[in-house]
Amino acid sequence: MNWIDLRSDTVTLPTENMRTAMGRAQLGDDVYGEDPTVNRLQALAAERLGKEAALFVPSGTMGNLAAVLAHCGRGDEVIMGNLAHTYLYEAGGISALGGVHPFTIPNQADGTLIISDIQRAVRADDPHFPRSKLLILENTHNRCGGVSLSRHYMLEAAQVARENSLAIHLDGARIFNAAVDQGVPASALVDMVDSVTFCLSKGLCAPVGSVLCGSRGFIEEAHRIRKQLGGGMRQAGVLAAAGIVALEEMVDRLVEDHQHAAQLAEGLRSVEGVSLDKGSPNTNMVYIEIDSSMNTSAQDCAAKLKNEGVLVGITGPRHFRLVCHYWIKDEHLPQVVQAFKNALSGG
Ligand code: TLP
Repeated sequence: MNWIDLRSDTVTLPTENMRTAMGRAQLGDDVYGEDPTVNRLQALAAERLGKEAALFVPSGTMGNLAAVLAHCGRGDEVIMGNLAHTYLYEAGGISALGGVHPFTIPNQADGTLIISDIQRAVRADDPHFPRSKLLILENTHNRCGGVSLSRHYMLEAAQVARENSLAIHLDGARIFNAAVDQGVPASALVDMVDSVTFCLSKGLCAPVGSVLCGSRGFIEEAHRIRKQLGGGMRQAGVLAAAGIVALEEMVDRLVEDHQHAAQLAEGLRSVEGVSLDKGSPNTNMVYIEIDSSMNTSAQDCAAKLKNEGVLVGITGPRHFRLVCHYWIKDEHLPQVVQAFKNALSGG
C-alpha cells in the first residue's frame, strides 16, 4: 500500500536528487577529517546558521547530547522546559552518560519558558546545589504543537542566560520550519545562542543526520565527544551528500508543508468528533483530540485509519499528531479527512 504517513516528518524518504548526489559523492575517512563531502556540508551548515563551525552527527539526539556534554560537567545542571524533546524523548542520555542534572520549568503553550521562571531556576553558589550551566530551548517546539519561537523571545531568554552566566543550546531540529514560518533567515533565530542542533532527516528529507553548530572551540570539543559516543562515521559523505541537497533545495519549500497543515486542519474542522488543539496548526504539525462523546480510543481510531492507508502519530489516549512533509501531497489531504470521517462514523 502507498501509505499516507503523517506520523512524523522523520519518515521522509530521500528525493531523487539526493539519491543521485549520494551515488556520486566524493568520499574519504571522516574520522581523519578527510571526507570532502562531509567537510562541505559542515561548512555550508555553519554558513547558513551564521556560526564558526559545524559537526555532522548521526542524529538530533546525538547532537543535543554532544552539546550538553560539551557545555557541562558531571553534577552540573541544565534548565529546560518540562516538554523539551531532550527531557522527554532522549532516553535520559544527559543523565545516563554525562551525569548532568535536568531542572525543568513549565513550557508555556507557545513553547516558551517564562523569563522569571528561568531566573528563579538558577541556583545560588552553594555547595548543596548543582551548578547551573546551561539553558536549552527548542524551536520549533514539537510537544507545544510545532510552534515557532520569535527572535524577540530568543533575545530575551538569551539576556537572562547571559546575566546568570548560563550557556544556551538550541534544539533546532526544525529551525528551518521556524525560519520559513517567520520569513527570516535561520541565522536570525540562532545568533544569540552558543550552540544549535538542526536535523537534515526531518522535513528536509535527508535519510540520516543532523548538524551541531557553534564556535570553533566548542565544535572541537564536541568532535571529541562524538568520538566517545561512537558517532565517528568514516565515509559519511554518502550521507552528507543528501544533507547538502537538503540545505540547498529543501528549505524554501517547507512553506508548502505549512500550507498543507493549515489545509488539513481546515478539513478536519468539519469532521464530527474531532477538535483541533488550541492554536493548532503551527508550522507543519496538526494536533487533534477525539471528543469523549465518540466511543473510540486513539488506538482504535488509528487502526481504522490504517485500514484506509493513513498513518497517524498517537500522542495521548484520544490525541493525535499529524505531521505534513514533502511526501504529503495536495491530493492526500481530502483522503485523510475522509478517512477520519469514516473512522469516526464507524464506516
Ligand atoms: N522527534 C521525533 C520523536 O523523537 C518524537 C519526532 O517524530 O518528532 N529534537 C526534536 C525537537 C525532535 O522532534 C526530535 C525527533 C529530535 C530532537 C531527535 O532527533 P533524532 O530522531 O534524529 O534523534
